[in-house]
Amino acid sequence: MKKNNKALIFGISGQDGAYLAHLLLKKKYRVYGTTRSKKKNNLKNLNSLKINKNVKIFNLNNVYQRKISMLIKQVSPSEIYYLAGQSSVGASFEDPITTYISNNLSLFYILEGVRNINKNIKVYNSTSSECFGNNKKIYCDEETVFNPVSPYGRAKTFGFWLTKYYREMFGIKASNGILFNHESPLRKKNFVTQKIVNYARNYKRGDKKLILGNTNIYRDWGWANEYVEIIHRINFSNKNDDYVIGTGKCRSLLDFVKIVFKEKKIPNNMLKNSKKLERPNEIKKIAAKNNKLIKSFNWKPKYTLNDIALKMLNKEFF
Ligand code: GDR
Repeated sequence: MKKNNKALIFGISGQDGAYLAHLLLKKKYRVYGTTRSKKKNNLKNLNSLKINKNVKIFNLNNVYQRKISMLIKQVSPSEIYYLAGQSSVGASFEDPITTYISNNLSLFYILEGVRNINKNIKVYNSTSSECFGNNKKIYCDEETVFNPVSPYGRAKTFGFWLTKYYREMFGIKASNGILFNHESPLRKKNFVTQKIVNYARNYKRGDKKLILGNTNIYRDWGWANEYVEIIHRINFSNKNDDYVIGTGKCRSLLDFVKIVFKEKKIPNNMLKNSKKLERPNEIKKIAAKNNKLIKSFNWKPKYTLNDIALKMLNKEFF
């Protein structure tokens, strides 16, 4: 690894941004990142991983093209990672416009900036399994047709095609990771795994029930820190392409609840489902067919749903 590698992470304060920054610092990168607000609360993931003083952070709440170009020129990174944007699928039904803009506008400016400033800068974009939507297939790969059912999925689909277009049309070294659900103690509490874990960690007899939406959905659940490792390998390599990132295992949300409840000795009848928390539209069952990733990078995710639940309960970051 070269000594002077510099990474610019858009969305450094999120779960994946913080883990990626931690990994790159370990690899002796100089790490720069953007966030919407430098307020203490917004940087708490970086604080949790004890790296807040080791990264240089830029405020980016008002995005325009010149600002992004200036940033790319100022930092002059070898790699750019685009992990920013409104990432809650549920919230995207309430605010589709913010979801669309926050996931795509900066990405567009970055790709255009790299095209004009230095085509050797590698660009990675995180997109989502939400792009697949309900397409009758459970196991999805890079060839599976996109049929998004949420505004978030539609926004991420745009970013996917944009990134691919810049690679194919302009020769930018750009890659897409199509990420399935990936969890950790850095998850915000509005995401379902953290909501369940928070309930269980604070549970006392006599408490009210845990209220969830549909627990009969099936997802491919991974461990976030493992995902940023492969994200870095993709972007660092010369195999710039599109890759599905997931474990290949499909488990229900109810399975996750049961693991957590069993560990904390919470009776199963403390779970209540409410139609009010169900989404207007929802993927029922989906998982990754990750052959391309395995073949290209010999990648084997280690952690199971059980491990993830226990690590989140114990607040083990790594
Ligand atoms: P998701 O994550 O929408 O898959 O997006 P989330 O944790 O919000 O939901 C997972 C599944 O659980 C169901 N669910 C609930 N979800 C929440 N948040 N709260 C509840 O009370 C609840 N009850 C049931 C949801 O309907 C859903 O099916 C995550 C994000 O990280 C995205 O950014 C990423 O792209 C995708 O994963 C892959």
